[in-house]
Amino acid sequence: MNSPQLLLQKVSSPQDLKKLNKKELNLLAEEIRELIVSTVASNGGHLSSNLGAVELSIALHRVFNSPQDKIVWDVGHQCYAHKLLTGRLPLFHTLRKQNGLAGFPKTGESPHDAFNTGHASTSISAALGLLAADRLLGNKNNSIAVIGDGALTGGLAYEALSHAGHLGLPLIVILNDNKMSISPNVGGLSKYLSRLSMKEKYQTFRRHFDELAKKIPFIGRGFFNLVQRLKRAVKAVFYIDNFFVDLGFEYVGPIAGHNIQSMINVLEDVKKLNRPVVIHIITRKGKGYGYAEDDPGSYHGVGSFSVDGGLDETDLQVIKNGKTFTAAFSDIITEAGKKNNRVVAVSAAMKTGTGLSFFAKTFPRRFYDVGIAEEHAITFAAGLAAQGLKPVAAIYSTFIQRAVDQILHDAALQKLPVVIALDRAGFVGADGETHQGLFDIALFRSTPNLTMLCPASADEMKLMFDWAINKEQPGPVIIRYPKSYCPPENPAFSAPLETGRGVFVKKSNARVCLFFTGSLYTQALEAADILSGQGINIDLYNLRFISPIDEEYLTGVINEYKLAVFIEEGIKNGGFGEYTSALALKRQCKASILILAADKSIFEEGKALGTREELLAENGLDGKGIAKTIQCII
Ligand SMILES: Cc1ncc(C[n+]2csc(CCOP(=O)(O)OP(=O)(O)O)c2C)c(N)n1
Repeated sequence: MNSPQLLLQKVSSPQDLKKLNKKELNLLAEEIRELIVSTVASNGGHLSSNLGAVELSIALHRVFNSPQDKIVWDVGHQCYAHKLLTGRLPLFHTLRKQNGLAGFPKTGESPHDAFNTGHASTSISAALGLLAADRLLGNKNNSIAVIGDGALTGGLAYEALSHAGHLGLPLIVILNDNKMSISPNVGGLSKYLSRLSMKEKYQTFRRHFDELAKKIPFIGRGFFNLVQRLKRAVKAVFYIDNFFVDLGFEYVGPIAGHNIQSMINVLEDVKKLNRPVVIHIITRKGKGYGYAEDDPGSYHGVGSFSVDGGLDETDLQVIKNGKTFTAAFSDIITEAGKKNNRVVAVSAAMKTGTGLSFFAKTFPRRFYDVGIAEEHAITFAAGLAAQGLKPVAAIYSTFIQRAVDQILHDAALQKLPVVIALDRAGFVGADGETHQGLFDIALFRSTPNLTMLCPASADEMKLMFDWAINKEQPGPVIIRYPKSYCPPENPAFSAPLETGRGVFVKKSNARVCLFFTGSLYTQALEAADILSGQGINIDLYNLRFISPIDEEYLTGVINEYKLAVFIEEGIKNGGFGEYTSALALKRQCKASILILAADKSIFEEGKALGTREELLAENGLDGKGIAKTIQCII
């Protein structure tokens, strides 16, 4: 490992790739693979998906002329080889570090990144839009969408395929099929793709059979007929209608996705077609790094690890058994599942990430992985709830953005008791601005009939979860929690829930009170400690509810103070603090209101963001930052 990348150093743009011969292209793939493994081992990142797309990236840049030709990477978690081939080798060691190279495509980072991605299933729509614009503007550039079989389970991809077939523009869709989403892919489409790839086996079988038959010296008439009949029978089993063709695409494949030359040949041919085309390539997730090939799911997204030893047992243990909020949720839902056989869990292709693996193993019939389909997950859960079940959909905050209308239209307006366990709510390190969980409060606080809760600890999460499962008032409940470890418990977290009201964690006769949403408990406590060291006493109030709010009660609490400081791990615009300052104005509260929340500047794209802790500090939401602001204001 860690070879000097002799060939890669010669490739400072895709043009340089065109000078390399066949052997050199294969050596280049090896160099890229080694560098990806060693860099991800030190910086963390998406390993398996990137290793699967090395040869594809080389073939694409060899045949097409980026940036005139546009390549859109779906999700974008497989773009490392593309970054290395487009002049970013010198910065590659900064991958995913604060202000370093981003782990996803960024138009602000390079003209070769045609479109920003991060959430799944957008590539076909975006590439089609880029192509349609090119044609309207009189340009003849190519437009290519690279989409995985996992991302193809998302509904947006079908809307785009349908429209692309209708438009008939020469869009090139490369379907990178490795039979895996993060975990093994699910659903009818995945089965369909497997049947399609049987064609490859059929074609290989036929070639071999014909060659063998030719070698038999005296073929009798009867044997020949038998061969023909056999071929027809085999064809009937393996050759099937093609969904993509029916939509108006040419279909080419399946093609061996780690054979650079085969892909170059196909791409050269396809370039001449003046029609939409799907090229179906078969790849191996984690290709070339034994540990990742054997367990591509665990190596999908990783922290640092040893190249020679792989992720060690303790890394895997932390993922599976760590005392994070995700792990706490995993225990809570499994426990609830044991007590109540109406509890069912729904995941949108994130079983492991959301902590549902154990529930799925314990209650396989009561667990549904719907694929990368958050909209469907919510409406499906609403259907389950309408039949009297207790569905719990566990989804990351950033991905729930997909399902705003489903929450509003299908769950909330119909007052259906869907519970949404909203993981990664708040700052999310390393993956960048596309993965932040900062909008859910602003998006859902005003939704009618919806309850939104923020637990501060594992015990409080359990209290809220049990309350949500058993509550009598109709309507969905969102329980939002961060990507972090659970803090130590406080007796206040076990106090019974009262709708719309929070609970004091520290109460004295202070003039200042810090009102916090659950995920910021540790930071609130730290701020109080710092201030107390400076002789400033502050009270702490755990809001618990984001919605609904007992306005009378909250106004009363605010009025006990001279300064009410609201801190939330969410975007300031439209957040809880803004709501309370409007409330305080309406009710003529005497207290001054100060709001500390996430700043919009985090979404100035282009560079990798830091860890959750770094982002909290940058936004003045760590203990020190909160204390400093309060100190300045009083
Ligand atoms: C809307 C949305 N939901 C969930 C995710 C999380 N996610 C990232 S990659 C991935 C699997 C993608 O599988 P596939 O497209 O087959 O690519 P592969 O990793 O197998 O190369 C998922 C579920 C996401 N990025 N976007």
